[in-house]
Amino acid sequence: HATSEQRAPVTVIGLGSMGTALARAFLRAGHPTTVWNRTPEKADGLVAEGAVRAATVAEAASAAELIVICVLDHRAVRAILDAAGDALAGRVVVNLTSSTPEEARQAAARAAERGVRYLDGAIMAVPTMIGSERALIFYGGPEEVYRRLEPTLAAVAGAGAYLGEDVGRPSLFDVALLGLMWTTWAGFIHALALVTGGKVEAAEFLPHARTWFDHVIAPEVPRIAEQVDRRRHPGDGSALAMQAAAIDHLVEAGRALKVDTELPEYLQDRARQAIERGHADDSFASLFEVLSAPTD
Ligand code: FVH
Repeated sequence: HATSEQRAPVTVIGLGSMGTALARAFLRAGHPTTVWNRTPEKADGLVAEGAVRAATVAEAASAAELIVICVLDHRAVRAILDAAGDALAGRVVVNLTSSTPEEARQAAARAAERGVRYLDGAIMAVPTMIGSERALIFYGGPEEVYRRLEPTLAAVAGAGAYLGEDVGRPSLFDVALLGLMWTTWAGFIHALALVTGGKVEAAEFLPHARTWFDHVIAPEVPRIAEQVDRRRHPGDGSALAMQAAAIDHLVEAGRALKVDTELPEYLQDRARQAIERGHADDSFASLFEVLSAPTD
């Protein structure tokens, strides 16, 4: 490792599970690291590892050009930016707190009012992954700022992905990927409710689910993306009308097994809407036309 004085000093504000992991990774990569947390005691472990505990946000801000903020939510970020006052002027804030695209833009505007350059980031990793090649963080904001900080930010996430000048993009990708994750898990859990309702162990169903993921579900994803970009969803032998009939079976089987049927009923309703809009012979991807432009 390069010695500490060769590595850029970093300030980390927010020492929850994630903030602590970030500060630890900077320390271990040889960056002189200053930390601040609303509850000071949370810095004890990091101080023992060589971090400097700042008494105030302003003191923490003045210790480095790069200030990484990772706290619970946008409200906390606003409180910290206000507490910092002018101490952030001329420095760079990289905000890794989860937020909405709109909140990210508000934080960037607030920072700009104070002469602070701002990158927004979305951490697509859990604390234990921080500092490894597997940790992915999306960044958005001025490219020259990002490129200059890239080597330092590599200390916390080997896979940094710059999404462009729009500071709202990292959280847009974050919520979209989280939505994909939660709905996929929910679909699998619903499938398990059905099979266990039919007295089948999840473990027995699992290999068939894995095969179905690998051979049918996953390979369709690039085709759906291409159809969405072309705004054309040819049915190719799996027309939506045929699939809508099969969705009815999913609902009826669920009712017979007395499991929750709101998820399949949602699919039934959106497929019906797409068919009403003329997509009966189109693919399942034509649901995009309903989800991206719902009727009031
Ligand atoms: N942990 C995870 O797996 C996920 C992975 C993806 C990204 N998220 C986001 O990271 C942000 C921080 O999450 P966290 O897990 O570190 O959260 P906590 O452990 O609950 O720590 C919360 C910290 O926020 C501080 N805080 C809360 N409110 C305020 C405030 N008004 N002013 C100043 N600081 C505040 C809190 O301070 P304290 O309670 O210790 O005094 C903690 O430092 C989050 O956006 C995740 O969505 C993590």
